[in-house]
Amino acid sequence: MFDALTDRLGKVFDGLTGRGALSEKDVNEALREIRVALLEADVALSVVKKFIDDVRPKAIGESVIKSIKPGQLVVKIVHDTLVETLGGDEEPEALRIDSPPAVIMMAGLQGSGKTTTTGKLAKRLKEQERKKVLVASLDTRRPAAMEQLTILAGQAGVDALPIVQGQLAPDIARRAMQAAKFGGYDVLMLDTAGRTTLDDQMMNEAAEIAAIANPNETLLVADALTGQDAVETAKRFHERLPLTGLVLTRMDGDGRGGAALSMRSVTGLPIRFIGMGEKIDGLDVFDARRIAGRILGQGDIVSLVEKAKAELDQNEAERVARKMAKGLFDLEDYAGQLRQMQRMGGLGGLMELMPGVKNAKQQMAAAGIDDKVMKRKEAIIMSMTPKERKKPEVLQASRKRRIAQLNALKNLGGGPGGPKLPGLGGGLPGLGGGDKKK
Ligand SMILES: Nc1nc2c(ncn2[C@@H]2O[C@H](COP(=O)(O)OP(=O)(O)O)[C@@H](O)[C@H]2O)c(=O)[nH]1
Ligand SMILES: [Mg+2]
Repeated sequence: MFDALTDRLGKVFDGLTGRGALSEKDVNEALREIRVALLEADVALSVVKKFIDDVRPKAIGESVIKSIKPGQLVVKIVHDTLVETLGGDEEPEALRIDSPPAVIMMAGLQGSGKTTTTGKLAKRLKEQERKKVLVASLDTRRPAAMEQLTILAGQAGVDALPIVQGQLAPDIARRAMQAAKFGGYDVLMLDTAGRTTLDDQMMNEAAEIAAIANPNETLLVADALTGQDAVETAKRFHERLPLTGLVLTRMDGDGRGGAALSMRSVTGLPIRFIGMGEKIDGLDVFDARRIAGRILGQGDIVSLVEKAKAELDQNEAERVARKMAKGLFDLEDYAGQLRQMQRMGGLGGLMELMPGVKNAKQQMAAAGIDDKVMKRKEAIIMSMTPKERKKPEVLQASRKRRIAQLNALKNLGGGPGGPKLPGLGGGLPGLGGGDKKK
């Protein structure tokens, strides 16, 4: 998977490395080639468009770090955008299966890998999460399907619901729920029937089962080798079923990778697992960073740039810390810190880097603290002369008033209702509301 795409992107980057500063023309040219590469990999058009639109401003606006070649920066930007497109950098969320018996429903077209994945996931839940798992086949259409699941359950070391010939899928679902409840199971996995193409009858049956079982997780299993068809299928299923996530199978095959890259963006659903082979152990937790790494094959450059950036930030932080210790931290440094925060994605971006701060973020939004506050503070500082920035006490009262007017200083200094940034103080150092330094 991804080989052709990896090759093509590699050629684009080869064309960029080694040159001096990147011009807008260089970037646009590279983006044109990346666009073609993505389209050839069968990535959905809407996703390609968004991808290019995301990369362009970052690549053109990027300030160049001395130790890094511009082409290498573009690799890093493309890498980060790939990670975003695939679902982001965060730890994959755990399945919501805490309230026993939790129900996981598997849906998808026939042959997509539902039954195989049911067995793989059952094994994983048993071995890695110590869950007591019951699997049940609701596939009444294919005679061998139920036996197939029973065999897989044996391999996984979990129980399978006994087969009752002639029972209809909704009734099997009810029986499975009873068995899971009274058998003290943590998780019940429902493997459903599929058709080779989408049809109303199949959708109705799946929706009926979902209504009966009220699943905690409804996973759509899609074959990554079918490219855009897989994406279209996922969209259609999502319209009818309360899907909570995706499993992409046959990621071990040599498809062009378009489905993997488009899925998340088109459906908005997280990819939870990828199927890597026919064996019962061939299931990996989906990791956007790892897949992005596989697509780009430029891991060395990505970590090089990350290191260089971290070092730059580290040096700057140490410099500022030394100045602070000596009591020499001036407005110039303060503006630099504000800029750095904005580079890191602003307050919102910084907050996102910290786990468990969604609430704090909402509270800050409610209190009207946002990046505008930082931008405004920076603008105020930049409207002073360098000398004033170094020594704010030289500011004359009249000049202070002018800066205040120019920049609506009323928002600073922690006046009534004015926002206060934790750790940054309400106002600017040396610029306290009064004219005490006259
Ligand atoms: N190479 C590969 N084959 C897979 C994978 N997942 C399933 N298969 C194979 O795909 C075929 C259909 O799978 P099955 O689970 O019966 O599909 P279902 O009709 O959706 O239940 C079987 O031969 C599986 O061994 C995978 O991740 N990689
Ligand atoms: Mg099946």
